[in-house]
Amino acid sequence: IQQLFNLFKELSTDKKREVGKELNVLSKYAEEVYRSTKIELEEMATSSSDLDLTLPGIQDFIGSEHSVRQTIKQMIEIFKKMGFSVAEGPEVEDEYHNFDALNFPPNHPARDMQDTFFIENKFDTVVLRTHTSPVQIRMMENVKPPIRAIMPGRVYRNETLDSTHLAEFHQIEGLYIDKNVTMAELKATMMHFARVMYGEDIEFRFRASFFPFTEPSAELDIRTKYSNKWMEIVGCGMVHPNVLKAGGIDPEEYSGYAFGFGVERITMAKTQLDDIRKLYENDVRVLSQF
Ligand code: FA5
Repeated sequence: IQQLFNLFKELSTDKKREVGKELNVLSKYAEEVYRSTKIELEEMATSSSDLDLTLPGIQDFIGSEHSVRQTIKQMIEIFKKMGFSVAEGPEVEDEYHNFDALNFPPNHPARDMQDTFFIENKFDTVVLRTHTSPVQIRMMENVKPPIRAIMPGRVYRNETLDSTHLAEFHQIEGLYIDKNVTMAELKATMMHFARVMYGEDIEFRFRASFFPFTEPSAELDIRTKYSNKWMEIVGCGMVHPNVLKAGGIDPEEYSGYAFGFGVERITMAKTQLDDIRKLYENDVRVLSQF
């Protein structure tokens, strides 16, 4: 159009009158088309009318708490409601707290290299704790009864791995010491825990067992509705008088019960996992389900 206007200047006055009108109409028309098209395009760019709500969204992948950590928190909540406080102890232990004070005879096979990871130390025998029970002793050394505490933590054993055994796993220890504590209270506590954790229809069975630090001793097996196999989840019993003495507590005056849960086993039953090793293979397809 600009070029047409340039040519227009060279026309004779007569011709200018004739062409001028047409040229103005064309120029106005072109301006109008330009303006309206511009508005239309701007509207299209900002309007949501072309938004396709059926397209898959952009999903952020947010990590989640590991299922073993979730179980520990859940167990702490259950025991807190029953009046237990929470305490912790060291993972590297001296032989005294891990074995001697817990009434293990000097030649007990559990001290053997088969089960225990020893740490090189010139002065003292130091081990990676094989269970959370040494925290019981540390608790008794520091707190006067009544004591009602749980002690979660990691433990280590030189174990052959299989579908229910790891070499590094978690336990939650429990200790209740007061006057006239009975085995019936221990049993009721274990049963209450299992019912809250897994529901009223959980099946359980107590089996007589042996631990140097409890007498009598028992183990609890559970069976969920998803499984036809029994699984041992906890060792427990009445605290042995020698253990009370080692903790500076008079067994004539006080009695108590203790228990030690395997957290990975509890998690297995909760998540219907058939192999304990899957918890630590770090396969996101497995872990993200819980
Ligand atoms: C003990 O460790 C005792 N200290 C428990 C105890 C505490 C008894 C207080 C009495 C009083 P045990 O070795 O059975 O006991 O282990 C306790 C629980 O840890 C088992 O019931 C099981 O659930 C779990 N557990 C044991 N070994 C392994 C393993 N290799 N891998 C995974 N979980 C295990």
